[in-house]
Amino acid sequence: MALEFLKQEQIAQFHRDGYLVIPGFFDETETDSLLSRSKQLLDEFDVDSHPKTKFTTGDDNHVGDDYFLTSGDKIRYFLEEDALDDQGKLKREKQKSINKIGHALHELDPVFRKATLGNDRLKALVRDLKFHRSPVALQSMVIIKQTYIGGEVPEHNDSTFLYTDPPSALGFWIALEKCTNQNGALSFLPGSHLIAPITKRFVRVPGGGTGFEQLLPPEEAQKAPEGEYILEECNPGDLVLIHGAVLHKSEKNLSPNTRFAYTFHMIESAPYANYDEKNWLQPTPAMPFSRVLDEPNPVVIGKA
Ligand SMILES: O=C(O)CCC(=O)C(=O)O
Repeated sequence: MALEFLKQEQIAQFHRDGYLVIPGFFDETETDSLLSRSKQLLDEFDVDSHPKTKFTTGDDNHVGDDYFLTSGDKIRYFLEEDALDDQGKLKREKQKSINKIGHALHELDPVFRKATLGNDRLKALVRDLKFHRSPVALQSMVIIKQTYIGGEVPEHNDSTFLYTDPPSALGFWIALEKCTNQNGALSFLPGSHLIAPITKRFVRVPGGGTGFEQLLPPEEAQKAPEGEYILEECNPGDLVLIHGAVLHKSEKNLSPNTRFAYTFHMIESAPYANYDEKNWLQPTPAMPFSRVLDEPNPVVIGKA
């Protein structure tokens, strides 16, 4: 079948490196509307009713409280780790304190929904990539690395957080502002999706909260794959496709420039892959995971 959006070389590059940068996937108008909507959402944030949840992806720091665990079908706000003082009060204005807004922007917010589920260019890309037979979308977030305190995201792969059997997570990450080595651009270990196993998964713990369940014995899990991280600086509107098994990370933002990005994920749905009931984010009867394509994608090739 003829390709609609991607070039064959881009597909090959994605499978070789485990990620692919697509410059200018969103044009200036689309990117501006996503950025403005993100800023409006920050203005709408009600500090007083917020349980002051912090969210980090470090192993010891996962805040498994209810506010986080029930955010899969809502639009909620998560603070930068360094936003609060010892008394739990915001140290700076609210718009400069939020690290993340999630996790159902693609369902509930018209601007993000249009960019995600209502985006014909995205559907063409998904048909070209043929990564999933019947993809569904989940876990959308605006990630803001705030000036000077923007939190780091330690090395991880996305299948740890969205576990399916077989693994099928695919991340879509869109720069809404210029991302540089100063303000926390993403970096990747190219090819790590082919050699680094999924060593653990992030699960709901019986009795409440979350934790990591080890999938491999510690001696195997600790083997760091060799190679050098590549920093991918991006311009506003650039899309990065992220294979669920590729290792990636981003550093703290200590600069005077914010780094807004919009990200969401796709997984393969049943009967092709089973979504694990221990995953932190669970579909609800009122909001099952939405299909991305109007028709199931008939052929899947080259899944690593
Ligand atoms: O935006 C970031 O800095 C990290 C994003 C990321 O690692 C992810 O979406 O998996």
